[in-house]
Amino acid sequence: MDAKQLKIEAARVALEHVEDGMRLGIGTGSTAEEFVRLLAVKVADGLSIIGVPTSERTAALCTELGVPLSTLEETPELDLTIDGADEIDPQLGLIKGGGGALLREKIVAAASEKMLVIADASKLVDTLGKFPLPIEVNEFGLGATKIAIAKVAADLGLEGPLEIRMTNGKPFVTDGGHLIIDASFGRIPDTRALSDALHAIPGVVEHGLFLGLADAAVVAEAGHGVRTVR
Ligand code: ABF
Repeated sequence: MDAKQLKIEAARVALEHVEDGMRLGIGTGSTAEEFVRLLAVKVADGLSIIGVPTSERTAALCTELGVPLSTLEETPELDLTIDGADEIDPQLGLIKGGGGALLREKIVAAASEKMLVIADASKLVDTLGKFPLPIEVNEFGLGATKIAIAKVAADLGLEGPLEIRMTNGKPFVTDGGHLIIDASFGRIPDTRALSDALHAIPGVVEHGLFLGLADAAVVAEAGHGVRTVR
């Protein structure tokens, strides 16, 4: 099974958790895209759900495929969010944001009764941090914010390059109009301490550590099928 088939398998199993009448948070990324494609088939067959997308990209795909959409303003309480991740630790702590949608992903996940992560087994890690931590920052005061991030990280024994995410030679701008700093700290032993320290920095809008939000992860692994990690 190649990478795409693993994503489809994880999405297929996650879809089994979707019930008629559900209010769904719908994630961003290539695995979430496979979920949307499978969901659209079920909707065409009569499944009645309403979706709240976590990015403009996901909203466009849902609209193209006929998945009915709402907004968190109209539908502020969701039953289930299904989304991808960049890393998943044994406590279901996540690093997310590789796709640049972490703020809306976290807002949608926090508005959901349950969150199901879909991924291939390559995302499973013992300790978060090999994947650079995306940190969504306000452009105003960027220099001061970078210094503050480096300081709180150093206080926790973490250090590494803080890179402004670029695209087409310009800083990447999120759906919310912010920038992303990718922080290559390496392994992060105390994710809660780092999360709290980053939240205390005024220029930090949000970060990609998702702690205590995921209820389970549906993980597809070549030669081992699909398993649910709780
Ligand atoms: C999104 O899924 C992002 O938070 C994360 O970076 C991405 C993972 O993408 P993929 O499923 O393509 O590996 O939710």
